[in-house]
Formats: sequence, C-alpha cells, structure tokens
Amino acid sequence: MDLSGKTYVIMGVANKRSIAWGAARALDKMGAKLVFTILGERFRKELDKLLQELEGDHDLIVECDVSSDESVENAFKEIGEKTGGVDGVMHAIAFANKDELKGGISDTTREGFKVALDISAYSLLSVAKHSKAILNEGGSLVTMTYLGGERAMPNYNVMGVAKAALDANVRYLAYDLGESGFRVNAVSAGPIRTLSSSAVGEFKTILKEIEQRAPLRRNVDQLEVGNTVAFLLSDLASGITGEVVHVDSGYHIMA
Ligand code: KAL
Repeated sequence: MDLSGKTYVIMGVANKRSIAWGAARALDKMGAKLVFTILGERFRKELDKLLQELEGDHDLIVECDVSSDESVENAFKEIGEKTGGVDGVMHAIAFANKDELKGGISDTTREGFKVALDISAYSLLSVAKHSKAILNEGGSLVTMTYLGGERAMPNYNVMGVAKAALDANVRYLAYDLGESGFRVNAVSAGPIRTLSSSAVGEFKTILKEIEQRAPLRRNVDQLEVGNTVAFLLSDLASGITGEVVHVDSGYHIMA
C-alpha cells in the first residue's frame, strides 16, 4: 500500500514494544509522514532513538497529556500549524491504577474508576474534538481496544468497563463525525507483550491460551496490528466507520 503524501498523528509510543510503534513502522514503510505525541519530555529521548530505525524523516514530536483538554487543544493546534493538516490520528493510550487490575471489580475505587475512564475512554472524545479542525478531507481516527470490553475477564476489571465505553465512543463519534466525511474505527488486538502488559502476572498463561484455542493457534504481533491500523487510516477503508476490527488470530469467535 502506498501512503506517500499522507500525514498521520500517532499517540502512545512509550517504547519499541508499543503497539503504536508497530503502527509507526507499518505507516513509515508505506511512505506516510508521521507526527508523534508523547506524554512528557521523559519519552522524547526514547522516541528520538527509535525514529532512527524508520526510513522517512519524521521530526515533529509534540507533548500531549490527554488528562488535560488544554494540552490536547494545544497539541493539535501546533500540529495543524506545522503540517497544514493531517489525514488521520492513531490513539493508543490507556491507563488504570495497578491496584485495580487484580482482585475483584467490586473493590474499584471511585477515583480509580474516574482515572481509567478518563484516560482510556474520554480521551478519544477530546482527541476527536481537537483534531477534527485539522483533519484533511476523508480523514479518520483509529483507537486500540480489547476483548475485555466485550467479555468479563479475570483482572482486567475497570479497564474492561473503560474499553466498553471506548467502543461506544467509536460508534457515537462515527455518527457525529460521519457528517463531515470523517471515519472512526477501533482495532481490538490480541494480547501482546508491551509496557502495558508487563505488569500482568498471568500474562504468559493468557498468551498460551491463545496458542491453544485461537483459530490461527498463535499470537499476533505489533506489526500485524499496525498493518490493520494503516489499512483503516487509508483510503482503502473509505467505506468503513464505527467498526471494531479484531486482530487476534480469530480468538474472539471462540466459545
Ligand atoms: C486480561 C488482561 C490482563 C489483565 C490486566 C491488565 C491490563 C491493563 C491495561 C492497562 C492499560 C495497563 C496499565 O494501565 C498499567 C499501569 O497501571 C502501570 N503502567 C504504567 O504506569 C506505565 C509505565 C504507563 C506508561 O502506562 C501504561 N498504560 O503503559 C489484558 C491483557 C491480556 C491485554 C492488555 C494488556 C490489554 C490492554 O488494555 O492493554
């Protein structure tokens, strides 16, 4: 696929294992120009180092803390001024307090619920609001979700509730922005070892279950997810919006 002439914003690269980095590698290979947002300056050094692995010259890195509307607004204003408009945004951001990712969901605190839903679900609305002003014709948004938003899973807890809200945000945003010709979709990835999953004790068991029970009998990697993100951001997906595409070796179809 040729994406030369297209510009995409990637939010959520923390390190080389990030799913957002898988999308960056895929989009770069297809010739797209990339802009990155980082949570804070401490992530800049890591990203600068990673960027040397890409073929294209992607020098715009903007700070963006999605817990602040002002930060999101300023980030997209700066990106708009420096690029003259972008063709899409990948949102790959989620957070829940560690304490709430084990034990029962009935122990979730009011504050922990707020934080998880704010960073993992509300943030997409804020990104939509402030990015639509700089989206080129036919532009689109893609976010990352997980099966734990559709089914109850041990330990995922409040993140499952946040992903359910995120999935609903995708549908409502698709309707809202569809009037302007913009599309909004999600990719539901199978389990992949990342910074996010590194804190999960049972992760090995989860990966093994996929190897045994998923139709493809193997796990997926960041590049496979990234290729699907690239497809959804591209004009090849011009008729797809409000959709959740599972890139999970087919695991979600199993009873
Ligand atoms: C069923 C699965 C395993 C259960 C567990 C939890 C997964 C939680 C995802 C959530 C986004 C992780 C965190 O928020 C971790 C956070 O408490 C600590 N990490 C950090 O502070 C780092 C340094 C920063 C940058 O934050 C993040 N978010 O990295 C789910 C598995 C099988 C699939 C996964 C991992 C799904 C998912 O949503 O990521």
